Amino acid sequence: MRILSWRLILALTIGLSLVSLASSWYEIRAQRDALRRDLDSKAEVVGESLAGSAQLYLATGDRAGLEKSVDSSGNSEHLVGVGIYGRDDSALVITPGLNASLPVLTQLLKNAMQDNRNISVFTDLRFRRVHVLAAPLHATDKTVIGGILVVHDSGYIGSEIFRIWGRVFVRMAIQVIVIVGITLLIIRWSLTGPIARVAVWIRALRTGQDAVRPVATDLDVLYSLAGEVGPLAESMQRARAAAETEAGLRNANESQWTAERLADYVRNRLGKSSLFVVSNREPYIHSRRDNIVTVTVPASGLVTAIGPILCACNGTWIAHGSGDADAEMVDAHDRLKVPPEEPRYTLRRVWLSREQEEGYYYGFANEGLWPLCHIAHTRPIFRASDWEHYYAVNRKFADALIEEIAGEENPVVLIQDYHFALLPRMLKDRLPNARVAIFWHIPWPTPEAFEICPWQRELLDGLLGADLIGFHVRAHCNNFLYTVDRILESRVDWEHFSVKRKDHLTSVQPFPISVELPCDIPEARSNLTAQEERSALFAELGIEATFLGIGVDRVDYTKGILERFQAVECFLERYPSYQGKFTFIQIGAPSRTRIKRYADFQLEVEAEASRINARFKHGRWRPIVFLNRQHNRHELEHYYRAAHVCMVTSLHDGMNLVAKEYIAARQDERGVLILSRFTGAARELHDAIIVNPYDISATGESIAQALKMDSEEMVERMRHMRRSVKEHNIYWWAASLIGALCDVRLEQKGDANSAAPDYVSGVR
Ligand code: ADQ
Repeated sequence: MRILSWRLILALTIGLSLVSLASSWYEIRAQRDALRRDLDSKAEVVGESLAGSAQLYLATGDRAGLEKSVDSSGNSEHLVGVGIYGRDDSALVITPGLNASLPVLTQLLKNAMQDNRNISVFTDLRFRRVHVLAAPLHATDKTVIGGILVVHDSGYIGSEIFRIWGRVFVRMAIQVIVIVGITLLIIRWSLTGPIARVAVWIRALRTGQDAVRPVATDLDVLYSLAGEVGPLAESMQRARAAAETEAGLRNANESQWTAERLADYVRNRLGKSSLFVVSNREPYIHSRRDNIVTVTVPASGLVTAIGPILCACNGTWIAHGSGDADAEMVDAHDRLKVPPEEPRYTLRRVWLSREQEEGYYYGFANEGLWPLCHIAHTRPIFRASDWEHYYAVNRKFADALIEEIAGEENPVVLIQDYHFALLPRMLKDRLPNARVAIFWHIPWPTPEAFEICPWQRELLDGLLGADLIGFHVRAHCNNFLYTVDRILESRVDWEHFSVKRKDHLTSVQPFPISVELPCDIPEARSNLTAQEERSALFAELGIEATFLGIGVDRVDYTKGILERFQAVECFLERYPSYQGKFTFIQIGAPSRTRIKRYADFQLEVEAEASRINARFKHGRWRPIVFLNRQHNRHELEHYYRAAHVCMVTSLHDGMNLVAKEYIAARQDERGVLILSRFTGAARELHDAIIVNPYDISATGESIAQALKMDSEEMVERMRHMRRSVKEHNIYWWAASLIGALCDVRLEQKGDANSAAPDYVSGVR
């Protein structure tokens, strides 16, 4: 950097000096010419004023008058002398300062008289710079009768020019110093400073220390470079962590699923087939804020699990383009390559109108199917117009899929969730060679409950177009098979868990979804103890407490948030010694608030928290803190690590990932999970305290049990649960699902190309 600074100083000094000298040179030359012209005209004036009396003298011989005029001209500034000469060059009157016999002067005078014109020159006269004006004198008939010499000292012009140059050099020096100084400061602020900060950051990343990325203002011009370094360092860290995990697993003789192992497995299983994933929610959302397009990754286990698979096999993910800047980022075919920092697979966006989104997503899927499948005592709403939108959107996604799949011989298609119940049939009818699976992320109700849906047959028939249907737990598979058995004409095989309908076989299997265990990476370990994390959180929220309970949910009526608050109230009532000590923090992301039931529920949750707080709060202690916003993963982990107890009290839940995220975050093997028996997770996590969330008093009692649990028991329970989540993590889930789909044997169907049933015309 020093060499750069010196080079810069030298280049700036030379450059600025040359520019300054060139412009000053022109300026000064103009000034010198002006001074010379000035002197020239001054000499002309003196010459002309003397010429009259000299001509008179030559005509009349009035010498006294001539001498007087010559004497009076001697007052002129810088005048060296004046001489009046006869026709024969003889000096008639000469002022004392002028040596009349100087050859230069006599020659000039001769030339002037001979040529009958004024001659004006600057010359050296005895080491003195002078200006000489030689002019002829005329008789009345215009004949030349003599001459006149006017000599001025022009040395002052040189001195003036010298003074001006002096000022120019001083100005130039100041300019160079100021500009070089400012440039060096800018370099320091915008280049050397940021480079030093980036170097410290990169070194910390490289050596695996706690590295905080410098803020944008600290990085200045290097900001965009840092944007590239971040992902590079992250992928380096991931590769290192994966290698360490692999080595650790080899040493421990364990076979844990990792992103790398999953990618490799799926590549082998798929062979030449391409993978297509369909979901309502897209993995990358582009939004415009303050005229800048930003990309966000929605917090979802799906992106964590499916992302690496698609990266590994260069697949395609088809999803609803919901971001307000999404359309700006796609090509002419509505495609873009993602992940943005290292594009590896294609995201195909499907556009929905406002009405379609209202009808298909908010209406049929979330006001109809969601409450239909969850036993939470909210009545499903089925509108014929919503069904039409649901059908049309499924058709739209089918068209997009067919477009993407064009030319593929044996595509593999993985459809996500209850938004696309009709899609498997629509697809399979047009592409019998495709292997199609749909994973249903929410529970499947009993046949009696499902039967209230006016389009029950169409939904079942749509789903049975798939080769494989996945649920979280066996009980949901059973409910589905009972429902099919009761409603549709088909053959259910209870031994192999499959359904045969119209010569098409659909396998129905459980695949319990899970989470990553990111905290297994040594770099991801927190330096703080749970106690320190808690103190930091309480301080941040401005409350005083000792014990911490947490809940993390979308604010949804199926999650049992009200019952949870009431259990906290019941616990504080029964164990007053915990008043002032136990605080329950509910992190609740607003969800589907365009639906009235959700907007109302949001208000109910706020009111219930306020009611309980008003009853117990004192000083800086609160029994319940309701943080009603989306938190990022890092923030959530902070809460997970700090909490004595995590409460998952869903009234009904397909799986519930929060329960598993809490376990994944507890590397210290501490903390207690209170888990509703109505979650899919309760079927795996037997070491949680299992509760019936409708039993408020028993759930309140479970908080006391959790807080009083002895350390040994707590560690043992957590250790068991961590082992289970580690073994059956999100990568295991994805591998099982794709493995099962690749195992599907495609039958040769006689009637495979029969037309799709027209559900819309069958609206009831
Ligand atoms: P959800 O009903 O959304 O999922 P859940 O499984 O608990 O329920 O997943 C919620 C996710 O959102 C978790 O990853 C959680 O961390 C995150 N989250 C919740 N509140 C948040 C907040 N305030 N800020 C940030 N993140 C928040 C559906 C089914 C579930 C099933 C999943 C996956 O209803 O039963 O487990 O799909 O299949």
